[in-house]
Amino acid sequence: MNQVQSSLQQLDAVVVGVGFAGLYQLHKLREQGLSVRAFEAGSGVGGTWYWNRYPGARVDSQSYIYQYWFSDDLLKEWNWSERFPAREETERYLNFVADKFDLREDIQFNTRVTAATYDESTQRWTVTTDKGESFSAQFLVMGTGGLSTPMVPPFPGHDTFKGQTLHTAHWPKEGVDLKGKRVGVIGTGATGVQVIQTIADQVKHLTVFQRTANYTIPMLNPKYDDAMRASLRAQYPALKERVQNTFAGFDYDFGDKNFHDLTPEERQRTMQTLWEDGSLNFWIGGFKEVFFDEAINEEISKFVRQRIRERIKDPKVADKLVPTDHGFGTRRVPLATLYYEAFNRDNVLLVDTKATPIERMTEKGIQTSAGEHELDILIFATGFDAGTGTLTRIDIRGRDGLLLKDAWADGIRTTMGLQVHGYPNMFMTMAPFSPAAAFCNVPTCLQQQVDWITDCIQFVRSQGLKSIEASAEAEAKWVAHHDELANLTLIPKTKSWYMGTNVKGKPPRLLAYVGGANVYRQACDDVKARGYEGFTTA
Ligand code: NA7
Repeated sequence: MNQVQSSLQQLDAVVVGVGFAGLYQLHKLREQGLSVRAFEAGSGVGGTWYWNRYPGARVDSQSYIYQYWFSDDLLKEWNWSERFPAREETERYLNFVADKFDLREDIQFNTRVTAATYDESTQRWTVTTDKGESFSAQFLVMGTGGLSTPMVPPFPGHDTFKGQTLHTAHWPKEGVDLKGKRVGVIGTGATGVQVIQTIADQVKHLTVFQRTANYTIPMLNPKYDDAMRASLRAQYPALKERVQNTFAGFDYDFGDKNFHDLTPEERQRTMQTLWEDGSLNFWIGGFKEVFFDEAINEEISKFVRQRIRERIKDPKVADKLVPTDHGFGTRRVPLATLYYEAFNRDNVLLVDTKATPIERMTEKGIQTSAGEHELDILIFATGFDAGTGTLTRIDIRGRDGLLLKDAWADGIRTTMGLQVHGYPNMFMTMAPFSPAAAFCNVPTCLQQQVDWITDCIQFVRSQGLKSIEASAEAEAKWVAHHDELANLTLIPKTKSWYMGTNVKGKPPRLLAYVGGANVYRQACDDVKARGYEGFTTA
């Protein structure tokens, strides 16, 4: 150990971020007897469910699979109140977990990790925070989330606006009084949909600035009573097993349904049944061809367009809200409750920013090519620099001082989304080229990744090794495999955060591995079973 490092506080591992992944990672590593410290920029646990405090924020996965499986006591003690819980309940759950397992004592809140540098001579990381502190750790786990760097479009005149601006991911803890206000929302992704349907009847006037219309599926969200909870609890062991063996980590899956094998009537009937489930089942439990076959995708898209159109009173508004420029499911499909009904209200105006682009922000609101919209509050539901955004904003330097941002400048590369060659002992969760990056019920994939990382760290320690690193060859192989699968799908044909096209200058690349969470898990397990094949140790 060099002099500088020996003067630092010594840890076995640092975990960055305490959302779903970070909390579990902290627990697992402590369980293995490691000294661990977790750093969190927020003042509380929860990650996504801590930051995104906007009205209407809610989970699109069923509560009974959007949870941890590692503790029977936890599964017994925690009672979900409904099928798709609101943000507040999910945040409460994560706080309950933090308390139950005494995790807070090893979490340093209100602290952002600004840099992490690998020292080849000691094979350790030096982790620096915005509080000016540095720590030395053998292992570094980035639980920084895939959707944690919010994006605000650089509209000219931003600073001239006299009203209040808010990004959904930086919503004030004390809340915002929208009553009697003229509110604008920019963005109609999963976030925009939830905000719009929630605030439409609270505000004086709502102007929705839509650039791309989205497909949505109606959410069926029954409340749970004790009998329902008991029935679900009895299924937990099977569900735990099930979610690990499906394409997207949900309890439903594509199965053997083959669109071509069905008559037109059978297709309609099957689609209707899936539709009535009121979940993402229609998308990732329906027909897998939706991702591969343009004609089938079009038929499914037509079904959804029709369902959307039926709910909108004004056919001219419907023309704008019904997506026609991309196929169903090639970008994230949000669940919605009263989204279209919001546009049937007299106090809600839809502005199509493709037809009349936003030119600038003014003192009073937003100027489009067709005129000015006066607003008291402007909400940016404009998304995130997904996958790479947060990791590249931290000064992460691996072997030879190579900045991760520079390592990815010629194209993202990861080994199964878990490591990057040149960054020994650094692990990532929800990073590019794993299903967790987008195509997964997030807790399923995060728990699988954390378990894998924990086993890997345990392997290194038990063998008396100092480091483990993905080899360049294994990485190139994984990247090629990822790209090959990505290009078989229709997803790269559609612009979205899945492809990184929402960020100016980001080369289009599908962020999530689309081989399936089940296939991915098997691939990770195989690597482990073969003594971490493709990884070099020292
Ligand atoms: P998304 O899905 O990236 O949506 C962002 C929205 O903001 C989308 O409708 C964008 O239109 C719109 N946007 C972004 N920039 C602009 C500008 N400059 N002008 C007009 N409209 C703009 O982010 P979300 O927060 O909704 O969801 C992210 C994920 O979080 C979600 O998928 C869930 O997995 C959880 P565009 O579509 O680019 O034309």
